[in-house]
Amino acid sequence: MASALIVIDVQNDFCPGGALAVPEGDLIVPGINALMDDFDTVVLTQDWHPAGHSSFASSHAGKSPYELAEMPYGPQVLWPDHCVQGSGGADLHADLNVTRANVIIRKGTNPAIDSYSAFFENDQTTPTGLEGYLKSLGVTEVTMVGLATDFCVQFSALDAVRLGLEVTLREDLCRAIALDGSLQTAQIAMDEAGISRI
Ligand code: VGL
Ligand code: ZN
Repeated sequence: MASALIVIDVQNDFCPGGALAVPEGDLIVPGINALMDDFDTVVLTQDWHPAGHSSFASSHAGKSPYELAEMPYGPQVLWPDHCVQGSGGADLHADLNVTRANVIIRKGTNPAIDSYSAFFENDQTTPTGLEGYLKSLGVTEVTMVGLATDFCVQFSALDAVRLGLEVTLREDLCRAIALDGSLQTAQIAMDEAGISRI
């Protein structure tokens, strides 16, 4: 039974000083690097938006960051411009051990659809290819870490369960954005889905 470590969006823009900074986002890096030694397969994800992406508040006249917008696929939180393809903010944290990565999945590249999950875009149907990658390796168990607990980590974990994977969340190696109780809501949803939070 093969297992994989999935490291979500440990990028400069999600760390202190970044455009969408997650408090203490940088503090999880040494622990993630150490945990890589326990896995044969390490997957990194990278939020990777084109300039002018539809998840940016700046793309919606009269809207401010953290307001909601109605998208064809449902309500979407609008964010400050972040993780623009090729920018320093989109780079993985300089201390993250990228040499141990078997694959780096980039997501959020479609200008019209955001992608929190490492598996599917926010329309919940367009795949990133990660499911096929893991299944072709016989992976049945995944451990998730990274940023942010209440957005990309949560959506990735819930999709992984839906795809039949056994999911463990290392909460000590995650940090949250925490908008209006979003972390508590995420924890409840993950508990109900059968995700082990440790
Ligand atoms: C994320 C908001 C927007 C995340 C990505 O990585 O959790 N959050 N884009
Ligand atoms: Zn994003």
